[in-house]
Amino acid sequence: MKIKEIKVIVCSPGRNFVTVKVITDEGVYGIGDGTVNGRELAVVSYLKDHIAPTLIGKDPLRTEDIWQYLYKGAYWRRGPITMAAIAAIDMALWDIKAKVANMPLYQLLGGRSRDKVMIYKHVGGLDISEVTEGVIAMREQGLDAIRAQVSIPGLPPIYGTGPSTDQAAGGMIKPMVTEEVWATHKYMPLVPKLFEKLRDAVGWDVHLLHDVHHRLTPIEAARLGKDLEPYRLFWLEDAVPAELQEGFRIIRQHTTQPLAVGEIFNSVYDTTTLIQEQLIDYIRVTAVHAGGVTGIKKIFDFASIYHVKSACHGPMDMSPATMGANIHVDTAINNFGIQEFTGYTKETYDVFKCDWRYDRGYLYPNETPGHGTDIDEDLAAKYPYAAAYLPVARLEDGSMTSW
Ligand code: CS2
Ligand code: MG
Repeated sequence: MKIKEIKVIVCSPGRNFVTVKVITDEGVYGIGDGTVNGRELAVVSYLKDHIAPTLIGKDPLRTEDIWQYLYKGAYWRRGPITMAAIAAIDMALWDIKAKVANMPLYQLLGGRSRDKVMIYKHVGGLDISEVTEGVIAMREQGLDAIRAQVSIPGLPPIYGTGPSTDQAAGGMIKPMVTEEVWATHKYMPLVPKLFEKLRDAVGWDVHLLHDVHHRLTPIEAARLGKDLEPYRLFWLEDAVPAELQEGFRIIRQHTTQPLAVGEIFNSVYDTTTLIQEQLIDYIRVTAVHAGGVTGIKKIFDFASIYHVKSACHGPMDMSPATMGANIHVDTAINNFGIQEFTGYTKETYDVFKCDWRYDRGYLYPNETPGHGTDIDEDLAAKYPYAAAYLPVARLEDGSMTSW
């Protein structure tokens, strides 16, 4: 079997997606996701202009060798664009391999380790009472894990709060960069009040999560972690930007608050100090950003040695192809933690046919061969790419900070 053609499909059913379709000379094909939110066309060019031509004629079943060929062969290794392009090809090749084996993908990754994949969804609001109502409603929909975020009084909504970040409505991404405002000193006292109220409202047998979105210093994160200990959060996510992995040592010294990080990581080297020193409890790498099925499986297996669990990133800015790949890895590995899942717009579900399914707080892999996601190319063509940007954030004095 040989790779005969590689298509790169860009579409925008509610938001932009980059999809690779690898077609073999025997007619079997696989798809993969290469979406990097706000930088999509960089991946398109990397795929179309640079790596697709080098793969024609290769054996699609040689997933490890092709991954190494693209990783080592880039010379300029790693980075979000390179690793998303490798991820897209890798997901498509694993899709092909599973179809050739006539098995759902999880069977090729060790078989089933669990019957269902626990997910968490987002609740955001402009004030604590609105968030509380949303969490109660989510609980009634059967969710066992819910992420809660609240706006900061006196500041316009910023990531993770209210409609401004509802990607389904296109709220988060805009045709040009928008600027939002952040103030740590207004945020810090608010979050413990939110979770005190939520615990009163929904009790203790539901997992509550919170995403700081890279906005604190280590000592601020240590203070927030301590302040939240009474409310027993499942995790505090992205408390600190993690380029300086050892910064998490400061947080760890001060609090037993479980920590999650890694959605923006793209290789195992972004994680080695964090995992080996057990500075975190959940690693958030996801198929599209960290080198595909091959990439995240390597990272989760490494993490399993150090008591660190998986927690694949999974909002709607990665396509259902990534979600399909994630679900199969989630189903097979032993050290699964949780899967983020916000669902998708109707248009997205129309374009991407998904055999995997969601039901009341849990995802279930397909039993059909492959990772369970396909793309309707004709329908995709009806949703052309439209440039879209994530916001940036500034402090109240105007200086740049993490959005
Ligand atoms: C967020 C993401 O879901 C999360 O944990 O951090 O929604 C993030 O803001 C987006 O993926 C950025 O494109
Ligand atoms: Mg996050």
